[in-house]
Amino acid sequence: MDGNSDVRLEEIGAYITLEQFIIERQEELAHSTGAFSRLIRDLSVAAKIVNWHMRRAGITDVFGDTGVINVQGEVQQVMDALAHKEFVRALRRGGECCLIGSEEHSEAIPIRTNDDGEGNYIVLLDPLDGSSNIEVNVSVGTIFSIYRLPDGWGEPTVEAALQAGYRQVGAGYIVYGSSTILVYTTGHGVNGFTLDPSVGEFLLTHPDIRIPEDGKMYSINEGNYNSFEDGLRKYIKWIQLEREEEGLPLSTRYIGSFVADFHRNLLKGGLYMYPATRKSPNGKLRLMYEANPLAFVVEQAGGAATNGIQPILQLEPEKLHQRTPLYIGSKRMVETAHQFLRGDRDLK
Ligand code: P6P
Repeated sequence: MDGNSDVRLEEIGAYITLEQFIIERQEELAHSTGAFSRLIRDLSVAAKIVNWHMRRAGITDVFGDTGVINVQGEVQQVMDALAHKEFVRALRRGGECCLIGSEEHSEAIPIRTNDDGEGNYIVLLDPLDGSSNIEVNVSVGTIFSIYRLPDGWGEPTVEAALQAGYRQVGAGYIVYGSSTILVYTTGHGVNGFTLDPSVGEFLLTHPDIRIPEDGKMYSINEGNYNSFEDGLRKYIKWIQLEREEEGLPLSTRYIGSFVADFHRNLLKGGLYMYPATRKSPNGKLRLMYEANPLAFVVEQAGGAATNGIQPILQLEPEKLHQRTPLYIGSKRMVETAHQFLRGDRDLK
């Protein structure tokens, strides 16, 4: 073996893999029978397959749309459908999941009936968020949220999935970017794993992620400025003031891909906002498979996530695809935004 590959294997050997990490942490999970560990492994298998397709986008024809209008009223991209199919296949094959809710499917998908199969986990998915960016090589991502089927529940139905975010037993995301990273939490901190394609393993590269208390970057589509509520318009004007002593102005970083904006803000500090607008009166992001999972992650990392009034994780859901306004990121930035939204603060 040449010197380089020796160093390579030494490098890889310095990291622990996602599988090793899961096994080491297994006892942290209530009811840990290994089923949850296998569920995370199943999700990581689907992530590797989607990553394989992403790395060939442009070579193989996965650009463009399928011509289908999804339940959101958006044109489904080819990669949306493909990512949905791969995650459903991996979860069905893994046998730990009893019900899937997906942005790409109007109804919840039962994976087992009550009298066959063992799966007791519900997985809610945005299989590929920001997929319209694929053709221009902007990072996109998968978001997942995990609940347990409530004890004593009969047939796994969509009603079993409509649990408030604080009841999640796991949540995370994958960013298919300059590298592919899987970040997740089970309520015991947040850890990130980078895919090493040469060995096909997710390696622990970001242990115990903590989001900075404050940040210098904000993410929002200011094209909707005129339809923002008054307090938010004031907050944005405050952010842009030239007040060096207060660390102003902040910088805008908005790439049109929530998972990528969220991941940057998680590591560097920042605030992502998608408020109610004229076009999206209830906000654009979906509560069950975008806001809730990343709210779980950000709170576990020391940040905050609200709908502008109350914590996302406390919201009682009514529908699988319901939307919510979202303010998510560094705790101090969320608090400052709230002061302006409540009218407690002005530009002075
Ligand atoms: P707009 C992608 O469609 C998405 O759901 C998020 O990933 C992204 O942050 C947002 O919508 C972009 O929406 O209205 O600013 O183009």
